[in-house]
Amino acid sequence: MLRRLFLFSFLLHSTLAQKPAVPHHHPIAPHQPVVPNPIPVKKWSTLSGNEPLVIARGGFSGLFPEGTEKAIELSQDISIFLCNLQLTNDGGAFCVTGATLDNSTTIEMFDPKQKTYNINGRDVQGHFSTDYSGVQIENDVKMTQAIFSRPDFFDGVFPVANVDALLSTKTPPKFWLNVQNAGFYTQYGKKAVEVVLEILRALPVDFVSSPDIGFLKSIARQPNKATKVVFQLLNAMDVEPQTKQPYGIIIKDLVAIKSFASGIMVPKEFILPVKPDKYLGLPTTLVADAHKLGLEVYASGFANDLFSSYSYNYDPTAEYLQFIDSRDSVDGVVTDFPTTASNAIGCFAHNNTLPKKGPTLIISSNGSSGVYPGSTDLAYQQAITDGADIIDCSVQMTKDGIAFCANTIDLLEISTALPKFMARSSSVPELQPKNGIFSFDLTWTEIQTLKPQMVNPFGNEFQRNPANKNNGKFVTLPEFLDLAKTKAVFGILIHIQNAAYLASKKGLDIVGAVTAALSNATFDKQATQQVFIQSDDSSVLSKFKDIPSYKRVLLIENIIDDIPVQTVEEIKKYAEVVNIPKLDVIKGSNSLLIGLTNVVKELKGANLTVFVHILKNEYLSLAFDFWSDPNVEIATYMELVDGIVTEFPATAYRFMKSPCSDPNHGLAILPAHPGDLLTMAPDLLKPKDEPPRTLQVADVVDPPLPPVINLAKAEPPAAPTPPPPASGVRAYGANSVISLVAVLVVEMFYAGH
Ligand SMILES: *[C@@H]1O[C@H](CO)[C@@H](O)[C@H](O)[C@H]1NC(C)=O
Ligand SMILES: *[C@@H]1O[C@H](CO)[C@@H](O)[C@H](O)[C@H]1NC(C)=O
Ligand SMILES: *[C@@H]1O[C@H](CO)[C@@H](O)[C@H](O)[C@H]1NC(C)=O
Ligand SMILES: *[C@@H]1O[C@H](CO)[C@@H](O)[C@H](O)[C@H]1NC(C)=O
Ligand SMILES: CC(=O)N[C@H]1CO[C@H](CO)[C@@H](O)[C@@H]1O
Repeated sequence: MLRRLFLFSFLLHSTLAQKPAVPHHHPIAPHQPVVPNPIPVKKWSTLSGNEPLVIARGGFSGLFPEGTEKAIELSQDISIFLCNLQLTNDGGAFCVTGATLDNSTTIEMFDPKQKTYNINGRDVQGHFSTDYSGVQIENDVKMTQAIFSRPDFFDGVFPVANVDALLSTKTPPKFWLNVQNAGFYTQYGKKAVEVVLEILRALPVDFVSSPDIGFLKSIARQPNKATKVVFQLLNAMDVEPQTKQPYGIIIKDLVAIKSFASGIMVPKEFILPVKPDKYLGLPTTLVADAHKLGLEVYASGFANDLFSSYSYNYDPTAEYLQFIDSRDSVDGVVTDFPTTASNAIGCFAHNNTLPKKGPTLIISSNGSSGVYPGSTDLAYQQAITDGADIIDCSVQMTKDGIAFCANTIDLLEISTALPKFMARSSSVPELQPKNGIFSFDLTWTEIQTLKPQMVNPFGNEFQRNPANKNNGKFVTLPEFLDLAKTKAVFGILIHIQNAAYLASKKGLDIVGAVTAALSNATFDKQATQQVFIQSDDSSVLSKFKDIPSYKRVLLIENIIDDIPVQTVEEIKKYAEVVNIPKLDVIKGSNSLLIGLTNVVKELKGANLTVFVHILKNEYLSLAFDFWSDPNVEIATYMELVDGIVTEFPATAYRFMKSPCSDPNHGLAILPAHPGDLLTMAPDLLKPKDEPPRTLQVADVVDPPLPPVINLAKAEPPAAPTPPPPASGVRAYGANSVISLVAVLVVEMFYAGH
């Protein structure tokens, strides 16, 4: 039933609509007249001088189960399909990664009995393809996702990819046959060499590879010039079946490898080692050495949702660029996410000197808080280097009235305050439900003794730049303004929270402090650098209405689908800009995008500028529709809103500099189509019809700011009058954004990859 849906074309976004990046799709006929080429030919340091190839393990296996129709369809134009071969007892050839069928098929449901075989000296338990016939695999077994962080709702739907069927279609994919465990098949089932030679004779196979030297030598003796023979090296400690040597030793003799192979496929760490602290070490000379001998090098093990090194700041494109945009480029990358790899090659490599395109503003979130502890000198300098248009300061007040920048009023999570100032910890239910060490209980001198601390929103399993977790220092608001002036950033965003509480309970005038600091730094008398004043409190914004050059930003945290016109009219009294959460722009559920809300249309219809917050690199923050690729999320929001608030400005800046950020460019990274993936998901994941959540006028309007009390006079506290209720702008909280991924995070901990 579900399969019928797959007949309709879907997921037309992103690279599907692009020109293929695989160079040999455009053969140059020698007799054609030479026409001047307007696009300068890029120089690649691959062995051939052509673009590196993208090799997709099982197609787009990051999204759809390996080898399935959709996985192939989404990757066919931009990559070579890599089939990890398994053979049946009657010589049937299927694509399933691993020694058994267990990790990524439903075999257990078809046959509950497991067996144990010795594979290359190791006993392996499970279900082996050699115990079944091709017809059984074809009819009774379906594919599943082997990796738990990937969508499981396609599990048990698609059949196992059959090599003959795949290559006999009218438009077969470019094909790479990787023969795993050749010795095992020969021992227990079918002679792998014979089956493979038969396939090579009958079908168009571009590459054949194997980790077994004996097997490769038998293949290489056969004269088939069309197929390249590649030696796959496994992990350094694994033992090669013929020589009984570990691959880490074999790799040292490239001359010997050259005698039976035209290329090598190696774990990417053979080229860029990752140190025990998970930062990158120095690159090896493997690529250069191999190229000198005429050997091609293919790097394997790439996946957007597989952590490899802190050096990449959770940006998968940054990793590919290390392998292709360097002095010695690999000749291809083997990946589960071919679109990200293809875009790295076609859109980002050799392209980092182009200017930023498009009017969308990049606004930092507590500086580059994905890279350095938030709101520190280092986070701000990084944001400027990373290409942020607007740097932001969330202003907090010290006990002695100094305005400084910090993510939150509570210093507990964002600094090392806990051991030192435990005694100052207190409960302030007006500010937050849990205890905190609040900035207004410490003097500036005391705060300067603290080290800032990196916040890891996805837990300790997904640490950000841990080598810098306590580096940098907090800055005062005047110091922040001074940095913005010196570095001539396009603009600044000053975020003001808790003004009413600070005035009425702590005698601290945060609005006054901001006004004075801006004025003292002459931001009120200039038009060159744009000043944004942001608050969730309409009364705070009203205080800045007399300085016309300041743009006022209403921060909305509610998750809503709709803003009635009365609310929009009310907002226009206080603000020129509205900053809304991602889910207010595109509704989401179960890590799937449902569709656009009306919110952006309603706000823009009233000439309000719209910002969206907060974009992050980690794939856990991305809906499946973005393909675990932050570029696709940026492409999607960039088209809809005027500014994006991000903890990783470098990723957004690189995107906006790329020619592919222009949707009309031949090669474009196009926005996701919310709802496309959902149409394929089973009904239980489909959202129920619920009444739209709307933002009411009362959610926006706040009571006037109370006067700043004078604590020094030490008046006996008046009979406690409950403070007037504030607008519900923060009422629902941002928790629902996290809940979208919380399930995933938990699953990830157990996925063990
Ligand atoms: C199944 O997957 C796990 C985790 O990725 C891996 O360690 C194991 O070797 C795989 N098993 C087989 C038989 O391929
Ligand atoms: C700074 O960090 C805090 C806490 O994570 C967050 O609530 C706030 O939105 C961030 N500021 C900006 C401008 O993104
Ligand atoms: C005002 O600005 C000057 C330099 O521009 C600076 O030295 C001084 O500390 C500032 N004062 C305040 C109150 O911000
Ligand atoms: C929006 O601005 C345009 C041009 O400045 C103006 O013509 C239009 O009337 C405005 N629309 C609204 C709803 O304010
Ligand atoms: C300056 C530069 O190298 N630009 C390149 C950016 O990428 C595009 C598309 O791949 C090339 O055509 C440009 O030459």
